[in-house]
Formats: sequence, C-alpha cells, structure tokens
Amino acid sequence: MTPPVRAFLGLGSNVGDRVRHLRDAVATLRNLGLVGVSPVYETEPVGGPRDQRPYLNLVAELRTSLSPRELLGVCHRLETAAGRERGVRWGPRTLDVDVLWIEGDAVDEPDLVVPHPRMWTRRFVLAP
Ligand code: PH2
Ligand code: MG
Ligand code: MG
Repeated sequence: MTPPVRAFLGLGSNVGDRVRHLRDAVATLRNLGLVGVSPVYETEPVGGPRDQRPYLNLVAELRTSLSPRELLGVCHRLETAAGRERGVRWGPRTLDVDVLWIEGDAVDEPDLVVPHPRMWTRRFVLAP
C-alpha cells in the first residue's frame, strides 16, 4: 500500500443551505483521513452568471493513500450527495469539491489537473 500523503480539497456552496452542504461533506471526509478544516469564508462568486448568491468556501486537509483519481471520485460523490445539478460552467451549485494539491503528485489529464491550475489566483482558495 502506498504511504499516506497530505492532500487539500477546496469546498464551496452557493445554493440552498450552504452551511449544511459543507458540514455534511466535512462529516464524510472525517472517515477519509481528514486532519484539518479551515475557517469558512463568505466570498463573492468568481465567473459564471451574474446574480448568483455569495459562496461559502473552506479548504480541507487529508492524510490519504487514495490516488488522485480516487480522490476525484470522492469529490464527485460528495457533490452528488448534496444534490448537485450540472449545468452552466461556474454556475450556482449546492456543492463543489475540487482536488487542489496532493503532496508529491501531479496530474495533467482532460478531466483532472493537479495542482489545481487556478488555485493560485483565487482568493476563495488562498484565504482558507
Ligand atoms: N467556484 C467556482 C467559480 N466561482 N467563486 C467563489 N467565490 N467560490 C467558489 O468556490 C467558486 C467561485 C467554480 O468551481
Ligand atoms: Mg471549483
Ligand atoms: Mg469543481
């Protein structure tokens, strides 16, 4: 088995009960090697349609042996559990979970790029 490494996920919600969506996702991550959770930041939406609600954002730190692709699967399962509907790019969402950074690993594939290519420019990631 591969030794566990540090990994960071970015979570955001701007539809429905934003706190509940984040809390439920964090509760699931507790069983998947969660070691830290940032404070929650309320942030203006970046990109996407106008007149979206502000987001609540946080960053979660894991110690995990999951592969990048397995982590992506975790992200998608959390989003589905929150009733996420896929539509407009950067449109409003109950829950968005992105793989931000994985210790010692990099991926550049059509559906998964790690480190996250835009995290360095996003205050809603950098602040948490
Ligand atoms: N996520 C996006 C696009 N815009 N803006 C904020 N404030 N927070 C986000 O999490 C966010 C965003 C795409 O995933
Ligand atoms: Mg995102
Ligand atoms: Mg995403």
